[in-house]
Amino acid sequence: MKTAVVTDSTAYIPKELREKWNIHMIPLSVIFDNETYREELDISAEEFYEEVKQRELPTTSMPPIGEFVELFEKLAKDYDSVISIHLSSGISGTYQGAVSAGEMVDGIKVYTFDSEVSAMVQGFYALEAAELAGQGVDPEEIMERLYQIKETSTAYFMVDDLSHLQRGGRLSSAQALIGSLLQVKPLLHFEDKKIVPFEKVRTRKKAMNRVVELLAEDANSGGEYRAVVIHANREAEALEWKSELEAQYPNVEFMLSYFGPVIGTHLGEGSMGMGWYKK
Ligand code: MYR
Repeated sequence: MKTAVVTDSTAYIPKELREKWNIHMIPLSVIFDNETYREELDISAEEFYEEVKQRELPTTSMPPIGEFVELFEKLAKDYDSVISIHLSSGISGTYQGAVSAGEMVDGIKVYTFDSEVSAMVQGFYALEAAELAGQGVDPEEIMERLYQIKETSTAYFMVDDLSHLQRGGRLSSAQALIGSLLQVKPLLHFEDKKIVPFEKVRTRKKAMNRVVELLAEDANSGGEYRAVVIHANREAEALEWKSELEAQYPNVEFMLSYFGPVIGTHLGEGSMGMGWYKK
């Protein structure tokens, strides 16, 4: 039983890691002045953060369904099944696109997985699925493991300027609440697949400390964890945070990742996040 693993570009799994684990990637796009750029393929994160300094923030779009169909049909030549893992269906039509494409394609069984999150926290699912697929584990069993990870998986993030999320319509809160949040640095998270404020926090430092408290609650309850610090063009700050945490939590394996063009459009430069799950 050969199983392929697909994820979308918003998992921001570096190309080398995707090649190592044989993970197929389908890109989402950013659109600047009617011109579409597929992230990673046509625009890198570095180019994007340079570009937005000079231009209006772009909009984003999900991959065309035809690209999913094409990829699944290609995979059908070598694989019996595919597990397609995507960013939360509450913030993008990508997952639904994969589901629809799966229904159109013959000769391969398509399993779709809604990560209910995005960025490398979504990437964790793809990496885990790819490792199991490489060992020849049955796709149903891989899906079970993904649902098991979901039980302990969590992510928090903060933005410098909430107006990007508000403008893109990806903040699920009453208008009045958003108004009051614009004055602070709220800590955000996903609830029922959507982005909602987790707590009102006044400063970035306080928000970061609160995330560490939340990590500590889990990490200190025992077991081995895998975590990721994610930044939007703030690599030095993220690396420093990661090193501090590595020294404090030996039972947590930390990775560093970034918010690329599509997620960066909605969060804005300077955003920072952390996610983890119990291994
Ligand atoms: C689309 O156009 O379909 C893509 C929309 C992407 C919305 C992204 C909203 C921010 C997600 C933050 C994820 C943080 C994970 C730690």
